[in-house]
Amino acid sequence: MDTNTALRICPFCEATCGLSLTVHDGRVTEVRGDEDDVFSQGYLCPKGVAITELHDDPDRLREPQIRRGDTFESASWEEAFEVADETLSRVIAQHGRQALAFYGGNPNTHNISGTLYTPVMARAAATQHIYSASTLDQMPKHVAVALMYGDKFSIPVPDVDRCDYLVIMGADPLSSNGSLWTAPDLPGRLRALKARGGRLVVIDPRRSRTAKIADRHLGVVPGTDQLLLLGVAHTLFAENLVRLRHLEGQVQGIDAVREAVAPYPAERVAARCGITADDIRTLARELAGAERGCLYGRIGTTTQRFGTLTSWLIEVINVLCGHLDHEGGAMFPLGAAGHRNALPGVGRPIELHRWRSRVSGMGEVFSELPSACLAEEMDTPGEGQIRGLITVAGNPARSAPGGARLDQALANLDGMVSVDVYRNETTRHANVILPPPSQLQRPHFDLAFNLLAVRNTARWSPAVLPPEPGQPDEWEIVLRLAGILAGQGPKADVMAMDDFVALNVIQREIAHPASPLHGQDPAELLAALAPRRGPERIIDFLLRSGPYGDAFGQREGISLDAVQAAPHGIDLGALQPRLPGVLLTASGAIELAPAALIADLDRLERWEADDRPPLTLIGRRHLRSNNSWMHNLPMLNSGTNRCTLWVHPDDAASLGLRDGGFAEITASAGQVTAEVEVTDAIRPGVVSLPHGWGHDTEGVDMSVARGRPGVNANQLTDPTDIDPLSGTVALNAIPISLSPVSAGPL
Ligand SMILES: Nc1nc2c(c(=O)[nH]1)N[C@H]1C(S)=C(S)[C@@H](COP(=O)(O)OP(=O)(O)OC[C@H]3O[C@@H](n4cnc5c(=O)[nH]c(N)nc54)[C@H](O)[C@@H]3O)O[C@H]1N2
Ligand SMILES: Nc1nc2c(c(=O)[nH]1)N[C@H]1C(S)=C(S)[C@@H](COP(=O)(O)OP(=O)(O)OC[C@H]3O[C@@H](n4cnc5c(=O)[nH]c(N)nc54)[C@H](O)[C@@H]3O)O[C@H]1N2
Ligand code: SF4
Ligand SMILES: [Mo]
Repeated sequence: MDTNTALRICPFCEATCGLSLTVHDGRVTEVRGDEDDVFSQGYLCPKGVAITELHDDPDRLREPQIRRGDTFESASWEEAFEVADETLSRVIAQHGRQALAFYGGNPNTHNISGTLYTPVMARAAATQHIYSASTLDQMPKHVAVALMYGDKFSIPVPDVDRCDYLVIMGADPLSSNGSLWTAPDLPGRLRALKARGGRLVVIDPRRSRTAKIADRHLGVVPGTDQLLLLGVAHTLFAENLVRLRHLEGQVQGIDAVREAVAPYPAERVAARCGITADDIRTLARELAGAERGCLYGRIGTTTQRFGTLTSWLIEVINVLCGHLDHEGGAMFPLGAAGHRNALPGVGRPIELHRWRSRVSGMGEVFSELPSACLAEEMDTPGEGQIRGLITVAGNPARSAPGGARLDQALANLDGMVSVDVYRNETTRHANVILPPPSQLQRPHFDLAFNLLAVRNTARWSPAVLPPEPGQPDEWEIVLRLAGILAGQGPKADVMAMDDFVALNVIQREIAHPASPLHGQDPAELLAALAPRRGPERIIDFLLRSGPYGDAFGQREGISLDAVQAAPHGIDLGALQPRLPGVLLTASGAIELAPAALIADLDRLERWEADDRPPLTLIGRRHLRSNNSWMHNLPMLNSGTNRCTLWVHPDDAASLGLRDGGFAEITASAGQVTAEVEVTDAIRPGVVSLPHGWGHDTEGVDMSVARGRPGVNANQLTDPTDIDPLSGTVALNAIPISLSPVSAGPL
């Protein structure tokens, strides 16, 4: 019997915990937290443990699947790439490249292929129809920080371990484990904050798990956070609480902000937000008075019709209180690899809406179009109509608004290719599904989340188990697709393309005048990275040229060799102040009052005059769930129904709803019937339904999920209801009506 221990960073959420796996005869038999991990120190949650169930899941695809009519058949990789070539080439030949669309889902950010190679493939498609989960998620944050600090990845994170006054708005890290805020064991870190005398305030229409441990919970009306924050900013000016501290001299636009917030005293916004003027002012005073304070906002503040305004105001308030770039405040991480703001310089001016979507004229954002317009771009005839789609690690049929219309539009496509581990609500429409190896069968490095982490670290996980015979890695699959899209056919030379990708990365680095490698010979650098290939080679280059790197022997520093020699990771220290070097704005200063945001206040004023809907819908997350795709694991999907509609007892009484009964939920976009859970943990006038459910669809090959299907919350979200600046859809604060029904959806 052969038993050993293997280490693997968990890829399922942004917390990036180190797992310690017992491998017995080629099977993982036990999962624990790696106590020696330099970052997570033994923490893990139930999803991490489920990494084995995912690997062993009989429904997880291990071979390519080709659709023949309504059924799928396993196929060889060669055959599968031929079908992919035939499918994509046919769409391009018949309708042109602008008829092809790409959608990239959330797990791309959680693996090195998705971060380094999927974008290469998307570019090879040479279409303007590029979509991703970002416009269902964090795009408002990218837009706000890019306008203010010059780069979309210059996202400050709460320095939670040194903070003594933390305000969490529209996030529930005790359920989600944190987002745009990488910190393993946030529950423990928040409890430690309180134990050292710090205070935690949660602003959420629900008494979330995080709200339960907070010192104060403000149950805001959904979709009104921007007003609440305007009231806070107004108080800061009105009561002379603005104190820039170390930021003095580094901020432009304070007067413009003062003027912009002047019409919003706490009294004006209080009723609409459902928070008293006194509470708003207290919040402002406490934030301003805190030595180490921070305001943080997440999905409840971004997936909103004023998502970018809200994200901007969060940054503004942190600046006005002197909390930005301050120990214990909102600090800029410095990732070990690939952090674009690591080198000083002047970024490109941020241009939004360089082109517009064909049907509704929604604006482009960072080369993407809003996922909200996917359905209409597919089902509206005319020049540029989407006829073919490539999805990588995405389930837009459940994660994007549009519900039944989007499902139908996917069914009507001329051709579709998916890179995915399951045949689910989206990939069931594909002509061919190309499955990557399981998480245990490939190496891992957190390129994206190191840019958002509360401590700078570098950790590498080798593959725990060997791939299936003949199984290409995910980066090889997407490069094969890139070859097809570039017209090289299904047998393009992947290794030559990989050289090309690596050379591109090298060339971008050496072109930067501040790079330690500036002016060096790219071919020599490429040769110096041999014999590594694929993501490993690029990560070695990014580490060595990065802020802690050895610059190929020019200085003391790290390389991938060094990181691999430290199986529990290398700790690169606590966050350090990074201003002014971190700024890539044209002025070299913090741009506190970007014109696009000041202009958006007009839209807010118009909206404020509208009637307030009597009943609105919000989402929520559960610790044992992960968007739409881990519901097939018995370890996570068991016990009571989790896809319930939370209703306040007062609303239940007035609407005739009872706990365990069913309610029909009607919104402008559609209708679903869900089980009612009566609870006083939600504001009256607000109901909550989680997203990512609705697995009882024909053609979905996920037997456990199908048995406990839930309903699709995105039947109710309205694709026309977006934050125009960021193209992000309002997934919260959806006006709805409710009525009791006698039977459930089954
Ligand atoms: N109503 C409502 N809608 C929401 C949200 C909400 O709060 N409310 N949240 C939004 C947010 S924040 C997000 S991020 C999106 C997520 O939107 P998506 O990314 O579109 O959806 P996921 O459910 O994460 O689906 C991930 C897909 O990737 C596949 N997959 C998993 N691992 C891998 C892998 O390693 N490689 C490949 N190739 N495939 C893999 C899974 O099988 C699944 O098909 O949903 C959004 N939708
Ligand atoms: N267990 C688990 N972890 C996850 C995920 C998962 O599905 N399950 N998904 C991952 C992904 S893709 C992401 S993006 C992150 C998200 O991470 P978080 O942002 O922490 O997500 P949630 O737990 O949904 O918390 C959002 C909170 O916003 C509240 N809210 C809704 N509308 C409003 C509003 O208008 N104003 C305010 N102030 N609050 C509002 C909701 O009640 C909810 O408590 O989580 C990640 N981690
Ligand atoms: S908290 Fe996130 S990273 Fe940690 S074990 Fe759970 S899912 Fe994995
Ligand atoms: Mo997300």
